[in-house]
Amino acid sequence: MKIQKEQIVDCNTHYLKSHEENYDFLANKLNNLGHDVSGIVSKLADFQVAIPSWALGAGGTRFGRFSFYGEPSSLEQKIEDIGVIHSLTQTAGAVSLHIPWDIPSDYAAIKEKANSLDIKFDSVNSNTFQDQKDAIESYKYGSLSNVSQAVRDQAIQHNLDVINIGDKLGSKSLTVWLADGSCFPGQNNFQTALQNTEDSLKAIYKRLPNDWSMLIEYKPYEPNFYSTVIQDWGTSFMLANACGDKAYTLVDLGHHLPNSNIEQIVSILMLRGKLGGFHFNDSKYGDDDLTVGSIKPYALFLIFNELVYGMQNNPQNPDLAWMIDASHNVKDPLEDLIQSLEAIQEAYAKALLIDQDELRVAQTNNDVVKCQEILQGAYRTDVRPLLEKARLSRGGALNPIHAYRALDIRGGLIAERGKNTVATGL
Ligand code: PSV
Ligand code: MN
Repeated sequence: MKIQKEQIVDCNTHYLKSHEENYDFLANKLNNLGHDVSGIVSKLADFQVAIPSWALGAGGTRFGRFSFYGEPSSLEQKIEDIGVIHSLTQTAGAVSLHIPWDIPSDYAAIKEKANSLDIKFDSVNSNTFQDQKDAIESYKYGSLSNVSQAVRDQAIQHNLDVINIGDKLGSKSLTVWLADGSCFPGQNNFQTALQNTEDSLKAIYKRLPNDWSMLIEYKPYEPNFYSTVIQDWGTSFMLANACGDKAYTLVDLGHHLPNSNIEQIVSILMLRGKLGGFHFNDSKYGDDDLTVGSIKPYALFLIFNELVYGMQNNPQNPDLAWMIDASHNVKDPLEDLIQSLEAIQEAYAKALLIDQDELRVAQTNNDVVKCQEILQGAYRTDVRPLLEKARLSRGGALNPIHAYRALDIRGGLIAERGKNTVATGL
């Protein structure tokens, strides 16, 4: 299924007048306050977030999974679904593949399909948390950290295979997330597990193409419930430093213990030039993988404040690999992803409204009240007309959810694919 430009133009007619009125009012107000409104709009238009290839079907929990029907059953169809989201939002111009769930069978065809939909191949993700059919060794007791050299070698080789696949598609980074850890005290020797992981990561890093980077994700628990080898940003940072300049930490918003100050983590990593990637989602309790901004939008804004500050002041930090890492249990995955993209853009736009110079002066004067006024003044601004303008400037929909429903995309997908297809992923 491919949305035609004229269909979007049609959907936009209904909203055009009120958009123009709202935009003019807001732009006028912001210009008077000294903001470069068109500069902000073009930053929003340029900001692209990768959609993970595993997030286009129903997620589910260990208690069950409820299909949405019309799910993509091949990589080609997954890319088509991202094409739908991208044509409406103009913000999802990349896909992040999880291997082996999404090994292309025809590289030229997949590249051509992605290219025709203006979608790039972002970071490739390895998977050593599940045993694969016909695998000789098992990851039941860990992969890169395993006590057995044979298991570690198999996991290292898998990561090298993933690099090879990504290289053929134009990806420039490998994301490593390890489920490795232990469920019970005494099960693992912490030091041996960490040392093995470091040695294995170094073996992968040694074979990384020159223009690639390696992104090391951390997570405090799950699926292991007593210890995780790469449990926090400090461990990831330490491993990235041990590997070398092309290794970075990846922050996933759901991978923190409750109330962690994620914005401070982001800030410190950027200061050290070691923040390489970012996974967006939201959570109430653990790694809930909910729609971005659905639970803690103010925290997301504070994180974006640090990201914007880092992008403006930390040239030592590379461009980040942005990705949504959410799971869809009760919403149509495509609608859910559209909502996440909107929340990301909203937080980004609000962070761009923070007057960093004014904030610096208030901080220097220890004017705590003023500091809060500056942050919350930006946060309370309804920036949605700016988002609409950015989408419109690229041919996107003024109201993507409305357009998705008006065009009955899910109905079309069901008609095309049937009810019983199942997307690979978690
Ligand atoms: C693990 O919870 C994670 O955040 C990693 O990024 C995985 O690759 C992804 O979710 C999907 O399993
Ligand atoms: Mn993640």
